Amino acid sequence: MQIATTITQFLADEQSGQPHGNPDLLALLGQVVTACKIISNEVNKGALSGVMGSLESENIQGETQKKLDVITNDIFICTTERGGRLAGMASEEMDDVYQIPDHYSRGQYLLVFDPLDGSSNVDVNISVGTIFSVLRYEGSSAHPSAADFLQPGTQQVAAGYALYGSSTMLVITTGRGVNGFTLDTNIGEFVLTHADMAIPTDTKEFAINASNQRFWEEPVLRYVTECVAGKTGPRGRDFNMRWVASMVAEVHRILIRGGIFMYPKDNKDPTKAGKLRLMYEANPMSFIVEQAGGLSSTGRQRILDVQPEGLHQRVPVILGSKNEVEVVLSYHAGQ
Ligand code: AHM
Ligand code: MG
Repeated sequence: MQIATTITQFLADEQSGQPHGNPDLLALLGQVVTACKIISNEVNKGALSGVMGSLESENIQGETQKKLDVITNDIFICTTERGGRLAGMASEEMDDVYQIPDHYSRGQYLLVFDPLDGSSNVDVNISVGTIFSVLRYEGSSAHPSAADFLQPGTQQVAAGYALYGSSTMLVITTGRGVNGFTLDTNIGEFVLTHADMAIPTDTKEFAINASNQRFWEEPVLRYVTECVAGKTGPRGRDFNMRWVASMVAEVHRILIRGGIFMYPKDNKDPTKAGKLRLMYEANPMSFIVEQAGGLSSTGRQRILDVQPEGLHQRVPVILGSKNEVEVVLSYHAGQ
């Protein structure tokens, strides 16, 4: 009889196969998986739950919060804070570090997350996702500070995302490749459906918010102009374009069939280095993309090498199929 491999079993096998297999990491990831299941359930209720729409509040980045941004943030906290494996948490939706309440035991990991990425899509029933990243806590204080979280992406011990799409999927890496699991709602488990995910090296599909074109820098403008020129242009082939406005959905598409995704540096708001957040979005996604054989860069630096300077820091992001990202990087280098 063929029994499906659940994510719990898969991660347990993965950890036990390692010389330093880590039961604490395994337990923490189990709690994260549970949080994603609960969020999936909430998101799937849609308008029936009565929590569509925005709040009066803004997050620290001045963005209007959706009701579900706040609800899913609470779900993530409540599901993981009592598990005894965390020293602290940081989220796109919270101004400061979240301290584990004193009545719970603490652990050696830091959890960083965007509970509902692409939440502008919630009201129109388009895919959204959760992004998470796990770092080691190296400090000794019972109350980690923001500085404890400011580790480059190369230090991540695990990262992943849940995609709440036509099915719910969870894609994860602990630095040993990338594996994808689909939520089987009949048994309430994520089941291995996409083993050893690998991003095709070449692509004819790009994703960028073209309404920002007038703000782009020259290398990105050149790249997109050449793609749009198609067969008769310098690239000699036709390209296709996609923009979901949910990074999780874009990265997932790229993992499945290749592509390049760009939220580049632009001069729309000179105080911001890009739109996407290094800690909550760019680092975890870059870890996954690199583990699947793709590349991820700011245009001028490997994202995983960026030394974070603030919890809510933004970075330009150019990621996806290796050969196509290299074209964009060569245009930056030639500037
Ligand atoms: P969010 O975390 O507030 O949802 O913002 C991040 C999202 C990404 O998922 C997506 O790539 C981007 O913002 C879309 O931006 P735009 O509104 O410019 O299309
Ligand atoms: Mg986000």
